[in-house]
Amino acid sequence: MHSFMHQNSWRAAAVLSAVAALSLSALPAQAVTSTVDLTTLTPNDLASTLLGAGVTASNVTYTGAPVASGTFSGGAASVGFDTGVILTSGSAAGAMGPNSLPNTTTANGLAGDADLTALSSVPTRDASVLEFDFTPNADTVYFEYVFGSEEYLEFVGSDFNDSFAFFVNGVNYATVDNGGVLEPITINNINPGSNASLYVDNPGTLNVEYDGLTTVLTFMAPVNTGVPNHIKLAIADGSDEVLDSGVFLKAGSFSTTPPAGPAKVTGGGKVAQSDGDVTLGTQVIRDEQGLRGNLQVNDHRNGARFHGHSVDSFSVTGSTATWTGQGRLDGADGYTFTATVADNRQGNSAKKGSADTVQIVIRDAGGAIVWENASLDLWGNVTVHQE
Ligand SMILES: [Ca+2]
Ligand SMILES: [Ca+2]
Ligand SMILES: [Ca+2]
Ligand SMILES: [Ca+2]
Repeated sequence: MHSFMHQNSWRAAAVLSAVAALSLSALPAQAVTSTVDLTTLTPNDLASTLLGAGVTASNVTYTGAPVASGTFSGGAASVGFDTGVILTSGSAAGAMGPNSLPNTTTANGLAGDADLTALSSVPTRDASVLEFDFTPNADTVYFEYVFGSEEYLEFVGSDFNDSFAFFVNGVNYATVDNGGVLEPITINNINPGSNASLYVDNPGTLNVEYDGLTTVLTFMAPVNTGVPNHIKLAIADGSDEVLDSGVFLKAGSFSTTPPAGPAKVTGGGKVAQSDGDVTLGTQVIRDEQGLRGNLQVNDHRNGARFHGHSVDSFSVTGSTATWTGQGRLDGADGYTFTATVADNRQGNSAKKGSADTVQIVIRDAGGAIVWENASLDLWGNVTVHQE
């Protein structure tokens, strides 16, 4: 009882300080996560953002506050994918980074959701619910998502157990394996003490407001091929209506095609140009923690140096990989790059076959090409690996 009272007084103070901070919210637009909510968009816009190959949708409805849900962009380095749909128990805009408060709150004064109340075992408030019918061309659907919350870490293990669920034909398939039992994904089921490998803490390191997030999770559900099925995507606050939670759904990922598995590119060497050498090295990784990597290019003809420090997209087809990202040219920010490598030799020791090739194109903020290599053959080795 003592601890419950303590938490309630803490939460009351939290809400007051959150309101006070909102009046100071004329911060520069430095967040990488921008949002457009349902005061501008329609529920159909959200469904069409989510849809990928093999699925069509109809009868789209939304129940909840228009400010609570919408689309987002710029999430690659924080959420783990760049664009998609966001549903929250507060406001979509409140998810934008940086992480400036421990307790960002939008109290919408709305009801909860009976299905979420049943799953989370606490009363729910401020529910946001997107529902639609969809017709798949195969018997399984997938999408990728990330859950984040301001309830982290202060209210892990409490009744303020914000929750979400994705019901397909009435069954929630957004679950986590807790000792052989499938349970809904909540604050209390994914945190540093429970399914810790799926939890990412945000002590200000990620450019998103939520204090903690899950890794990129894959949703998978059995469906009836070729006929309408129903999906209900729902999120709500637990017990009271403060401290926002949100769920990010990757654009185009609602599909009958499973998401790409782990992949990696490593290696480097020398690319001889007609008038001098370029050396380069790279590592690109896609795994359960998302996309990351780096790219170093040294142009020995003129001393130019490029450091690619982020990975925004990455695709692998056979032994060829292409990725894009952002970086610094001679120490100056604001550049993007596209890199394509072909891993023609299987390992450094195999001298037969054609050389590996590397093509790197660097663009300035206006999109103009400022650097690219003309000769592609690599004196060295790159390895492209996909599971
Ligand atoms: Ca709320
Ligand atoms: Ca926060
Ligand atoms: Ca917090
Ligand atoms: Ca909450």
